[in-house]
Amino acid sequence: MATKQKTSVAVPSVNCAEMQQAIIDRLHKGLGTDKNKANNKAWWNATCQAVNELVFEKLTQTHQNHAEKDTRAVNYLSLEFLMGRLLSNNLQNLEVFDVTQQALKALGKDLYEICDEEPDMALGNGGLGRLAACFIDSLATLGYPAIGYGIHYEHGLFKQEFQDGRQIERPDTWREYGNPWEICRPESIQFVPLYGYVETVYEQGKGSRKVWHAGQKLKGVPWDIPIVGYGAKTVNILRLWESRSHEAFDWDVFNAGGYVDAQAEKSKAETVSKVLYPNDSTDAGKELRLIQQYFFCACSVKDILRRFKRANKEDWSLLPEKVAIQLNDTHPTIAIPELMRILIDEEGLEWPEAWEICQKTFAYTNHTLLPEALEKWSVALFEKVLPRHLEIIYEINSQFLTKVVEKKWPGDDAKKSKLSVIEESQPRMVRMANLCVITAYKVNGVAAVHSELVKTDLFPEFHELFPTKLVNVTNGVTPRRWLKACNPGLATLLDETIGDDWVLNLDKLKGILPKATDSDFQQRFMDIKKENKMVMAKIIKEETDVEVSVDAIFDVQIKRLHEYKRQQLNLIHILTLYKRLLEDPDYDMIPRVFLFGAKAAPGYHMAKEIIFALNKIADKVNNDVRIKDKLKVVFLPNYRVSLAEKMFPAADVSEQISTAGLEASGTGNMKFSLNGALTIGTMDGANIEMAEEIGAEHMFIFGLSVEEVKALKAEGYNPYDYYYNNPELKSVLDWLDSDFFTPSHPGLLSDIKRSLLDWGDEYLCLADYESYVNAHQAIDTLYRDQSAWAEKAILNAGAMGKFNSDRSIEDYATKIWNLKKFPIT
Ligand code: 7GP
Repeated sequence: MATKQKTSVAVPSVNCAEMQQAIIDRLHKGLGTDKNKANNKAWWNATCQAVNELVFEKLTQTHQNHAEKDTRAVNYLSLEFLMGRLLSNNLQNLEVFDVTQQALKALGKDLYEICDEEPDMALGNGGLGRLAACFIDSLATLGYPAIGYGIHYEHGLFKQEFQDGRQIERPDTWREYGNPWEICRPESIQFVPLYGYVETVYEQGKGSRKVWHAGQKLKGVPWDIPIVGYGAKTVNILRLWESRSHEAFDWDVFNAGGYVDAQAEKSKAETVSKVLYPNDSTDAGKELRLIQQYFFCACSVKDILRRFKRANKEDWSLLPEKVAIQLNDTHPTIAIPELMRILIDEEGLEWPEAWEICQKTFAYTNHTLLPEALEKWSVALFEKVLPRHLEIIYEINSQFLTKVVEKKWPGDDAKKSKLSVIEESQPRMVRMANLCVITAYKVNGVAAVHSELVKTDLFPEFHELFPTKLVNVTNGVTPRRWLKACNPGLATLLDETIGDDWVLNLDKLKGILPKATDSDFQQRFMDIKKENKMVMAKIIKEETDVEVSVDAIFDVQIKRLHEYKRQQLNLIHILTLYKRLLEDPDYDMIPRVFLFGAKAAPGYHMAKEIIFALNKIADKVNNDVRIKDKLKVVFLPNYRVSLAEKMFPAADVSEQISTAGLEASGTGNMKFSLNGALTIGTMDGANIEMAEEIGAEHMFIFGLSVEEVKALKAEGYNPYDYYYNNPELKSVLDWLDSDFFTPSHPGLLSDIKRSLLDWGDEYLCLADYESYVNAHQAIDTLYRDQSAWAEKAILNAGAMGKFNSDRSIEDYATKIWNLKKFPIT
């Protein structure tokens, strides 16, 4: 396809006729079909291929430039990349969305329908995975040399269905029929050893060296996904590893009739990249999960070193200058002993030199304070799967305890046992977070309050030992996907009001603040919201057959289902309103639609019970004529990025109601505000910084603060105190024991009540209930004054400049990576 330069940015650009021709060509020459026969899937595929013609040129150019100049690059290692769909995003970033829309229109096709054909790349669970996706968008947009490394899962996060209100998990088949975005790179295959034993080989005059005799080998096949920066100057890659058997298919065994045996080795090897782990809180699959982690880290480290060696021969001291490796949570920690192993066992470096290189190369991001999410692997498992790595970990640990801890706290065994990488429990465990903190040159939390808690509560001794190591980088979201692409109405209004460069400089949003009281602007802002709500209402009808009015307040909670995120608090508030309406059919409230989207980890009982309860309550509420449509509850199945893109722009109210101190940051909170929703939230995670930017008076802040939570827990929290002191709360909780929501099956929802009373209400829902109900009352009151509501919504969106992943990446680049931009011209 012909490309021509735009004046402002070096974007490969096409006109409508050229785009039409390219799509038709791809239908004919790429897919062997034509415009009369092609279904929408084929049109989607052909459009993606046409886009690739624009992308690949830039990809090669970026790659050549980085290789020639041997630029320092960041390698972002993450077990999750929750990419969602790429077509509309790539069209936006190439700035050819409108042209493609016209081209398809001329061919009788609707671009939005074509985009809807794309399966989501759901290679992640939630916040951590979506953050990785936003970050690689920003890295490319800002022109930083960067590679994302992850796993090419055959099945991403499960597809969620409901059967009689209960979550059913079905396999996700995102690439069953291929994926036009990915390029297989057989020339960069890597081999990964596993199992076996370690031999100490003595060599005359040289001392001893270790040789790991592996019991099995996997083959890692890389698939590259081009990551197009906005303006398309830089196209980086996301490299995802697929596991295959090292041995070719055993022809002889097959021929001799061993049809199943011949496949066994192959399918065992392929299991490693088969599924994304939606849950690792159970024993089953622990070995597989550890192997997944090692598999992708080993492939990635080898790939990084191959590139380094090509440019720098074997001057290993240069490695930390050329390479930064960011560990996205502890999942890729095994990359640390792997780099040590390669440098020492394969490259012949001495321990001190190798250790210094490692310490200057790795940085680690912590995403959670929840103790159950801090990874530990049993020593026995390590010994079996990665015997050489265990030796290396022991050595790192021993040097740390004797040289660092002993020096600071001589003779203090309690300190040693707390900080040790090895937990002397039954069975003995390897603490991955400790290994990360000991090694990494920087450790960051993801919002100010979280990073403080990392210092004071999670790793206080490490903070004493390494006072400059622990830092903060507040999360952000990419405005390309989470505003420009998902909310074209609002994006256009912004273009007209403040110019179109807000996409690259989100601080420009401030420009709408003076318009917050302008009634014309308010009207346009609210009209756009209404249109987005209409789109959502249609989806709700199609997906759940529930009719909702766009005049109601759309009150939305979308995020993974977890008790600390407190969907159950939202639930008891809904019951409160429902009860009020039943007791007084004229109860004065603005109609409310409560929308939920959430997946529960398959093994997480309470999370699944909460989904079930919400669905049962929804059935009852939505069909109760007595309440005259004042209340609707909708739990949309299969929450995913592409659905989120419809829900954020349609929300009036954003539910960010975690127990203070437990949500590390949140990023959905940012997406809602950016799209003009008002937040009801606790002083937790990034909500706190949002309140600083927006002004807490323009949000609905409620509940206990971090300090108050700590104090209440310290004095001994008793949920019954709240239950007996608040008759409305008591009656709502007692309702859950009846068969009102589950006719002729009383008690089916009782576990929710039990968890909030008998089991101690770990997440303090009852303590925050009253203040939550009052905050909701304030929402109702404000919504009655549409102008006042619009003013606050505009003040919210206008204050979101900080929560932009470009800013987060600039923070990483300066505070952690020491990375320079390398714009491709
Ligand atoms: C999430 C945090 O829960 C969320 O608060 C944060 O915004 C997000 O990471 C990005 O930093 N954590 C995860 O998704 C997760 O899987 C377990 O954490 C390690």
